[in-house]
Amino acid sequence: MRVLVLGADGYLGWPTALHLSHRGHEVGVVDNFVRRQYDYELGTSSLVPIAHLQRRVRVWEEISGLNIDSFIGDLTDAAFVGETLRTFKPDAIVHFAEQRSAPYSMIDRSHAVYTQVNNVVGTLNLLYAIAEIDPSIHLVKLGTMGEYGTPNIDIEEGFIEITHRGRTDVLPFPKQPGSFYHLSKVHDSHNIMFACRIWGLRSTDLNQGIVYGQETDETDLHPDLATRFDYDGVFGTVLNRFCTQAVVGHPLTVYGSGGQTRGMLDIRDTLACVELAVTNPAEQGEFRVFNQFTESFSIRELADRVAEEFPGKVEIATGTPNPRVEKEEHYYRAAHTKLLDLGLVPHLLSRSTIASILSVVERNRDRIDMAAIAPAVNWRNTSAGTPVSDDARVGSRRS
Ligand code: NAD
Ligand code: USQ
Repeated sequence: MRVLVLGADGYLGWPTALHLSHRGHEVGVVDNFVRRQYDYELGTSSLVPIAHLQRRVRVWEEISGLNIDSFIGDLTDAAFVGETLRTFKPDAIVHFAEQRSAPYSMIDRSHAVYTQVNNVVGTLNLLYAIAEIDPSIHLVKLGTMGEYGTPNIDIEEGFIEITHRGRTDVLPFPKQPGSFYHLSKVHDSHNIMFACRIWGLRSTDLNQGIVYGQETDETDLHPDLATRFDYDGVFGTVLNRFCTQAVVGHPLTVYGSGGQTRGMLDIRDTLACVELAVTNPAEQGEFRVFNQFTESFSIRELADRVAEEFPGKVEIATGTPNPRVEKEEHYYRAAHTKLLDLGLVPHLLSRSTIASILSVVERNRDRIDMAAIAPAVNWRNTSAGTPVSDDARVGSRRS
């Protein structure tokens, strides 16, 4: 199939593009490099050095003999989106290209506005372009398990049957997201569902849990094919952060009591799930939702697992003041059978997985900036902030 991967310079987009190419699909990649610009803004960088997209694509072609087409531009630029779709003519689009950090979206008003405009407008431009150019294109959109929040009932895969005053209907599962970032994903889901209903588009919303790990079969082939690995207090996700903290002897930053429970998955399963969604497309007019995670863990359990696996001494700082506003003890049970039904064979969190993340960190420990580890953003901050102009986010506008 012809698959266009949006956000293909990022943590998940790049290894997904390689995987799909390796599996015989014709792949095109899109990015505006704004993720690299957030690093400049925050004074952080990926723990693992990453080559420029042009170099990555060249190295892949040299190693595999497979071509990847690159399109550099911003999804909030409707003309660029239309031009790219007309040129590449995809059968499917995998959409990773959003601002994805909850803390980044909570820095201040300016970052909340940026996150929602970037994510919601980019997706709307895409929906209009698909509707106008080729409504048969299957949109595989990365959403998040955090759209649901932590309700005191079982979470279903997208929809729930409700009987109310004697009448029954199947309705979207209630959403209680925990940041302006997570809210942007809810807005996207509503917009995509609406476009499928009114224009007959077809889409799969992948409500993905927290991803861990850095190595995949394809990225391991050459250092310049490596994907990024974030450990800082804004973009680092919890297990990748805990492994980094263990290596440098920093107490593991368990926010609050650590009873927060989340769905999680190995980076290799992200690739497999996306491929399953692409090769088993939604019907024309269908909006379907898959919960994309393989296991759930509390934050305390994750800290214990890292401490068990790390050969040295690890201090677990349970009770680190929680910078977020979230339930620290709650019920959590979420359905996740649809991808398993399509054939997903998960890589469950094992001692060897944790050991392999620890070894990625060990190999790059000289690059760790201790000052970047502390949680940097407080959910209670209501300041307007200094607007970060679009021009300052180099690459966020097409020249
Ligand atoms: P990332 O920030 O590493 O990658 C996103 C990429 O999209 C970046 O390269 C960025 O430059 C690009 N981008 C952003 N806005 C763009 C725009 N307007 N135009 C063009 N390119 C743009 O993020 P990631 O961790 O790879 O996550 C990818 C997707 O998966 C996101 O949508 C995220 O919400 C979702 N997701 C990630 C995780 C996780 O644990 N990393 C978990 C669940 C869902
Ligand atoms: N946490 C800690 N200590 C830390 C870091 C995080 O206790 O040092 C806690 C947080 O308070 C939270 C949980 O761990 O309760 C998860 O935090 P996270 O930063 O690992 O993940 P999150 O902010 O939820 O966001 C990440 C990705 C996002 C994706 C989401 C999936 O950045 O793109 O959408 O995971 S989900 O969590 O299912 O919504």
